[in-house]
Amino acid sequence: MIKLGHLFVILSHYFLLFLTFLLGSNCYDGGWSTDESLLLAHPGPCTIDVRDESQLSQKEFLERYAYSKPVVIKRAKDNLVFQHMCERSNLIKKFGDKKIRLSSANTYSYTKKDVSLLTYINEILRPQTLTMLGNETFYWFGDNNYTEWEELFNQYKPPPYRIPRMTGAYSFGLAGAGTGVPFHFHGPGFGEVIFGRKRWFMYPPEQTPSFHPNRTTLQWLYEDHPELHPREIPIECTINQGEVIYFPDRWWHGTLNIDTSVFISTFLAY
Ligand SMILES: O=C(O)CCC(=O)C(=O)O
Repeated sequence: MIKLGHLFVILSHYFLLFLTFLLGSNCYDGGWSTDESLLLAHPGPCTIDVRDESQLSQKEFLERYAYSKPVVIKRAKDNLVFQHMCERSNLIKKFGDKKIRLSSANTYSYTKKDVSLLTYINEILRPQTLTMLGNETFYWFGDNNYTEWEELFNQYKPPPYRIPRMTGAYSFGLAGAGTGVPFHFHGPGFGEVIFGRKRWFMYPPEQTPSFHPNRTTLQWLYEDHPELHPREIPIECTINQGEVIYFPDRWWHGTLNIDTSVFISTFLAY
């Protein structure tokens, strides 16, 4: 027999699907909206290939992108349950008391701070100002204990692309409008936006960008980007919710959250 609680979850899921269908998933902010007047970052041009998940096969992903260049993938809407769990009220209700580890938002993320998720949401998560430095900004991204966050991660459906012999590990994040991670690189992976929008800037491994590791991506965008020689301008794209970007091995990338954003990366490693 179906319990009343289960029936409620099923009905609210279908209601959510219906709402998303009516509004289009981009209108639905999950309670994470930011006052427009506080938004200092805006979307830019998209100079990265954009493909639809239904039109990009595993074979083409491997041949064209996996080892050579980034791609933005518009996903099928199959993370609605995960997205529902990431709504502000649901994250607070389920995980508000959990301790999370924040990292300073500078290139090498040296400083860590442990707080409860509720403290982060109520007291630390806020729109970035232009004067705040990256090493003074605390950002929740990664350092997730898999056992503690299993209930959430179990609902996430990662992008359906594989690189032979590599497996994926998740890093979950929540960050304020205008925050971001300055340029850095590591192995390949995917970054998906669940709520909000995120602007990604990228350079190939052989083109080291010029940046100060403690200055924020926002400061770089306002002060350095306009001065770049056309040859130094990175490729970029703004990822909307339900979209994912693939970054190949050792590609430099810097991120900038346009809105308060909820996001998850899948890092691939041997
Ligand atoms: O999503 C972000 O802001 C940071 C993501 C990132 O830098 C990464 O996945 O390596």
